Amino acid sequence: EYNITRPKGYTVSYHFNPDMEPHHFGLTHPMKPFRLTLTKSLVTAYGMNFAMDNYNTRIATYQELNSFHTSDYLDYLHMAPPEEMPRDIDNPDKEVKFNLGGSDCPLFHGLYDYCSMSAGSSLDAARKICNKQSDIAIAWGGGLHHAKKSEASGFCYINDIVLAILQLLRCYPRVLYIDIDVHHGDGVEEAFYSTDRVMTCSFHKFAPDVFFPGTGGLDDNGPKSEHNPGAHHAINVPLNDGITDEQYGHLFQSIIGKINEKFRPSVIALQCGADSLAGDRLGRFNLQVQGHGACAKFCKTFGIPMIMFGGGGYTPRNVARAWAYETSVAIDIDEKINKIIPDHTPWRKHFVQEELFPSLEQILGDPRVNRNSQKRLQEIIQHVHEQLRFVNA
Ligand code: ZL4
Ligand code: CA
Ligand code: ZN
Repeated sequence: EYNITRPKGYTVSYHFNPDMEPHHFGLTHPMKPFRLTLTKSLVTAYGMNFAMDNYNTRIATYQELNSFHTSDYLDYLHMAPPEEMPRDIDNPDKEVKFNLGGSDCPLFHGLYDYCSMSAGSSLDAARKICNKQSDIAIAWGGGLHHAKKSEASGFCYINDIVLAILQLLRCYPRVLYIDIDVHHGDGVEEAFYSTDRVMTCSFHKFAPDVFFPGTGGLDDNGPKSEHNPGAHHAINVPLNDGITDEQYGHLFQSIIGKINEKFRPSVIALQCGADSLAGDRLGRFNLQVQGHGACAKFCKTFGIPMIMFGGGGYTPRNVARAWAYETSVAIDIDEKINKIIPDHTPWRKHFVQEELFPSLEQILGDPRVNRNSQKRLQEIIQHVHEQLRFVNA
């Protein structure tokens, strides 16, 4: 037992609902809700809970979900019988309503509750940012970026990110949405396509017809009409297999740095999908925990409020490692260590980030072949910088 003096200055909050874990999409489905419990355990095992506010979150109400999703979709989501579960596998010809009940978005027991819990965590996080009770709010149970207003897509049923951003827009003029999941953040991009109050920027593997969802090309930058305020406010960074920490870090800093300069966001919503890590069951990149976490570190340097969402991540032990590391980035263990742990404690040195999170190169398995040339990455940066010439906040 040591004395914990919480540092003044800024507050980190962790929003978690333990009742998400018992839900499952099916034995062999890649999405494993227990990764959230695994993450929370790692976070508390390191004592990080002492350096932040911890909330067990409530479920989102129907009305809250209805601020983006349509009633006919929500009603079906609420009523759809789980018995009809693997419908399209057994009866590939049978109609699938709202894209519900296929193998990507199965109807499982407690689905509606599970969705309301995920959205509830993200909404609670957004509200803490709105009332200035938190500077960085963490909601690993959210980040479900593919859901559309009346359609499920890619393991996502309710778009908690859109709901949270709508909440932020009540209190802040401009929201920057950044998405480092290996998949394109299509649902969030689409929801805010026609507004200049939200800029979306997704980094993803791009290979139409081969890799889900197939959207998010370099030239997809918002409505093409100059009279539409959303023009130039969708930024896409299409990538190939095997990108490394070094390349990703360079891209991220030059693109997000420029966006920060031109768009001058008042708040950041960062989707931290962990399927961009090396060794992910569905992903294709070679990011290490350090390279993934460096994105959160860089965003933090802007000194504006931030929500960090979860998202994809299909090798659960690596998801927990990455999100625990990013939690430590949010609370800034290195800076606060003197205040959290007195220097005479024998295990103090283990609470330094480098000690807590050794490089995982060996753990994450053989790297994938890197198919991103320096030349192509420079072209991408060039294109994005040209888009941003049209943006002046
Ligand atoms: C699975 O093993 O590319 C679902 C999905 C279920 C269990 C047994 C059923 C076997 C991989 C994926 C049949 C599976 C057929 N089970 C899946 C076009 C597709 C049609 C569905 O990280 N088949 C669809 C969605 C992507 C497609 C990725 C990422 C979410 C996020 C945020 C969503 N859908 C082809 C695939 C399995 C499964 C194994 C799977 N599905 C891999 N990629 C997809 O961005 C949370
Ligand atoms: Ca992405
Ligand atoms: Zn993903």
